[in-house]
Amino acid sequence: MAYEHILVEQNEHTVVVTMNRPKALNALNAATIRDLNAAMDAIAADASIWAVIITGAGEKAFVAGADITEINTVDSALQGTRMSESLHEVFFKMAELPQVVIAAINGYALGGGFELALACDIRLASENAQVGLPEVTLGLVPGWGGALRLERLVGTGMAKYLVMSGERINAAEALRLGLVEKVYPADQLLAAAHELAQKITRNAPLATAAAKRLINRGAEMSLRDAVAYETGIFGQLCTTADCKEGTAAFIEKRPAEWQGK
Ligand code: CO8
Repeated sequence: MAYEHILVEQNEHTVVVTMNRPKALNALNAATIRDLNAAMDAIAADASIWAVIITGAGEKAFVAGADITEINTVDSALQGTRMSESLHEVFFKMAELPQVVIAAINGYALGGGFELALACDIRLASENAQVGLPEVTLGLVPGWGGALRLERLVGTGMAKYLVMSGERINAAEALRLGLVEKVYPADQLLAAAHELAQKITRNAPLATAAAKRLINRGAEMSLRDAVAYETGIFGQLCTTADCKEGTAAFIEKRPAEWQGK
């Protein structure tokens, strides 16, 4: 499939989606969002893809936000609402994918760009990365779930601090706050993302997909409801061929061979 503003490259079982509007620091305009939406549909339908990495073209930015020139042309609340909805749909698709989605934040991840990273399962960053939600400096609030996902990640106080100040923070501080999981020198970031993708996809595929679902859905439930959900998933996994294989492989001291069944 041909895309206008993203590059999609598959290497064995990992797909790298590169946000590719470097002249605008990969800012998300409507056409880019359409591309990303179509790419997620294609990934969801392709069993040969086991992991997804999202990164930005060029050395400066992951994604510098929503395209501010497009926001400036919005002239009705309905149009603004539709813009906001457009990426929510894509983010929920990413959450429903059985594959892990890793953000490789290779520079600025601001506003909608940080919201994209927050909608990924795991965030890795380069040492020169800077993240933040500067929407209030433009007369807006984060419109793609950023404040809400941030609150779930770092708590109410820090979410309010970051969203209401619009402060940009560097990779070391982002790591300290738990906004990114690991930081690497810029030239090692993509290799590290591939390595993590391989580490995850060496595990039983039904189990890793179930773990993602459990954590995503569980985060929206009370602990009591979440553990009830967990016991159901755990019980189902106990009956899979992969569980029989994984436990037998441990007992027989050999590597497991997964069937995804
Ligand atoms: N939108 C459009 N163009 C952009 C954006 C953007 N978000 N960011 C950068 N660009 C363009 C610049 O205008 C510039 O274009 P040109 O060369 O034609 O002048 C080019 O990219 C390079 O940028 P700079 O010259 O500004 O590069 P600097 O290195 O000086 O600065 C920064 C880099 C600090 C990243 C700076 O570009 C910047 O502050 N960008 C904007 C960051 C921002 O405020 N992002 C939040 C946007 S709002 C948002 O994301 C809302 C999300 C929710 C939306 C929900 C519904 C729409």
